[in-house]
Amino acid sequence: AIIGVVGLGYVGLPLALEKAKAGYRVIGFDIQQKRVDMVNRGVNYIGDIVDEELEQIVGDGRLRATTDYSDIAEVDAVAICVPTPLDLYQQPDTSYVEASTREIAKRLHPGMLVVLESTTYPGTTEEVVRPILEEGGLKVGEEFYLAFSPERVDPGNKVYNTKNTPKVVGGITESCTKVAASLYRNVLEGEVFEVSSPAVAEMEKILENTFRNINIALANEMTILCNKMGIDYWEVVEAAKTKPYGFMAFYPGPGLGGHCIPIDPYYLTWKAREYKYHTRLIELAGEINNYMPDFVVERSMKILNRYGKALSRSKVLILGAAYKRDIDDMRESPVIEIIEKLEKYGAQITVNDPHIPGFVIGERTYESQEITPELLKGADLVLITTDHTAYDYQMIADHAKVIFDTRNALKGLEEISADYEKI
Ligand code: SAJ
Repeated sequence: AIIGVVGLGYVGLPLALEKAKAGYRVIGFDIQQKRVDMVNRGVNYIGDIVDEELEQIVGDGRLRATTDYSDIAEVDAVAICVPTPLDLYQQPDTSYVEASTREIAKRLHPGMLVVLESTTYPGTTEEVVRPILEEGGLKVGEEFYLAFSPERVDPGNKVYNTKNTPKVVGGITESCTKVAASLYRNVLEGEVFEVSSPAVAEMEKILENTFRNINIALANEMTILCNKMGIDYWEVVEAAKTKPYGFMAFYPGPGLGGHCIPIDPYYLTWKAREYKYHTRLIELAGEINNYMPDFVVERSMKILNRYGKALSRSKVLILGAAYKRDIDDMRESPVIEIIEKLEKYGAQITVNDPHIPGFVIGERTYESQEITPELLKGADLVLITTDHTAYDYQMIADHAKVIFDTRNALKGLEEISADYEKI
């Protein structure tokens, strides 16, 4: 059988690789020629989620990439793994899903399986994808199969990966569910759970990520209150973790980054309006999480004020630009907003991120500076925004004068000579 994967990003490329490793011939489709060229050269551009077998699999001819969607005519099954971002008005943008579905619909043939993997609002598979595929007259559940199966990739996670993470599958009909589930069982190690419809599968994914979003907001709100009360919330969480059941720790931070957690709940908020329902809890969580960059800037101001300094013309060294530790991804990173705000107040920013050599915000390019004792000493404030394990935290604590730690990154250090505060 020949498998197609549309969208060769952090979801599609690992999935294409797993399907090829399971013995299928795989064709990857992407609109970006440079990604297609890199795959065909066996070059992995996704980081740790794709292992070194890519080069060999491509070399054996079991995986090839193309921008030519007409090759979809050759495939027996195709997974849609394209982005589902929010548009400028915080509304779901399913244009990539629709465009990919149209390309597939042109080549849909009897017996073909189509699975949507992109995280989206409940109803997308039924209301958006299905009608486009049915335009050609083939009957879903009999002449072709359609299902939804959410991707669960946790960038940087060394234990769980595409192959061993359990999968949920929901088809338009029972036969769609069965066909999709059997393909995943051939490819993946993790258990495959069948649910009764695409909407259940779409909704469970949103639940997973909304659960995280809301619990992170709770941690953030608690830390704001604890800061006012002079209580160390990080100690509070450790104490709560002694409860062996019914508690799950989440931690405060400088804000919510990534392409999923800050975004996915808004897919539900948008769809709920169609049912005249207002997802107040989700929106309140969003407000709290979105406030954290401001909270970080306010706390920075207060700390500098203790030294009679204003943010204006103060040298602020920012440690960590990625949205979470040990990855090189800045999508939706709260550090972007923190830098913009600090710059607006006239602070002089230098940045280090061991995984990100440089990045652009607005017109300005930031190069990651090497962390030296001089750089640390020269900063009026050292702001730890991402707790990369690559950092030498003792050295930072020894040479920095003032540290504001938004990740409790210095936990466990015996001696912190710097003036030190946590979020
Ligand atoms: N964060 C906190 N406090 C916490 C946990 C996370 O502030 O206690 C922040 C992180 O620093 C990051 C953001 O929230 O900025 C999102 O973190 P995340 O750990 O949810 O990581 P993502 O978005 O890279 O990946 C998540 C997956 N992560 C985990 O389950 C741990 C999972 O929710 C989804 O499989 C994935 O998004 C997805 O693709 O939907």
